[in-house]
Amino acid sequence: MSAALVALESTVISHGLPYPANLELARAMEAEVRAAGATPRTIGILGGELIAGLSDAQIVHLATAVHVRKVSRRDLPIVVAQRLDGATTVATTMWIAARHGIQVFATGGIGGVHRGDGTDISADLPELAQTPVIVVCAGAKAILDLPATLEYLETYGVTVAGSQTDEFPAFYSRSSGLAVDVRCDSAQEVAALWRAKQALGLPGGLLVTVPVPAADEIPAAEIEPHIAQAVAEAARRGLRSAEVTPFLLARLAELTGERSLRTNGALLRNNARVAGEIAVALAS
Ligand code: PSU
Ligand code: MN
Repeated sequence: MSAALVALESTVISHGLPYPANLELARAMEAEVRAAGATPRTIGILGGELIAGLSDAQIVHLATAVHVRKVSRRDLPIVVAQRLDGATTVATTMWIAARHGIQVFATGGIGGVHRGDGTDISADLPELAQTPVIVVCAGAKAILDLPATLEYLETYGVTVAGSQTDEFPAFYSRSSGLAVDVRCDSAQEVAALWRAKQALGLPGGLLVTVPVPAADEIPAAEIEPHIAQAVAEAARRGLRSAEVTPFLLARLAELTGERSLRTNGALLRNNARVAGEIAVALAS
């Protein structure tokens, strides 16, 4: 029996949510992982050091400091060479987790192919194709082009599972109208998929999507006009590269008020619990 570990990312803390909701959520996710019987390892970069298992004081720093770089794969050598503080995205959290023997990772939503600019493809997607970690998320936000995101995952051989659902969830909303590749009704079923993938010698990760709890959902029709507005504003400002996602997230929080933050918090906690259960199933 190996240790049941769950990685957690830090870009959602530094760039995805406003203070103090970010700090409350970072702590609540760790608590959910522990309640499921597993051990949380929040991942980030401090002074150029890659850390898998930030202390509470280090999490407070990443939740409050202003000059924390959003670190995707291409930024890793820069923050290490320059000894900078960095918040890890899904891509870099996976990469660091895998190097620390952590097989399960809980986040909110993955990056994907952006709407409008189909050349803006998150580094999260190629990471899923090459790094062996189970990523538990609520799908991807409808700020992205969800059909194109799923096409990419199919092309690069990433299996997309639905936790107690047949549909790919759309973050704030439980359904997207798009099918997942396989439904898993228990953590044991996810563990069986993972073991089969390892036994086949297939590289890369597994995406486990979990719909936001029904009580906290924002229906697609309600959130869609706000998303369309935020995407149009990002295009008007000519935002590029790593700026786009944090801008869209912050703008959506403004446009929907407390509601989107509540939904975001609920799905993050829920995903941490599901990831904890999967880690426990894998360790036994
Ligand atoms: N989606 C969210 N919240 C987030 C992110 C995505 O709902 O905080 C973060 C994750 O860290 C993800 C990153 O890996 O944004 C993707 O950024 P980009 O689109 O620039 O690859
Ligand atoms: Mn991008």
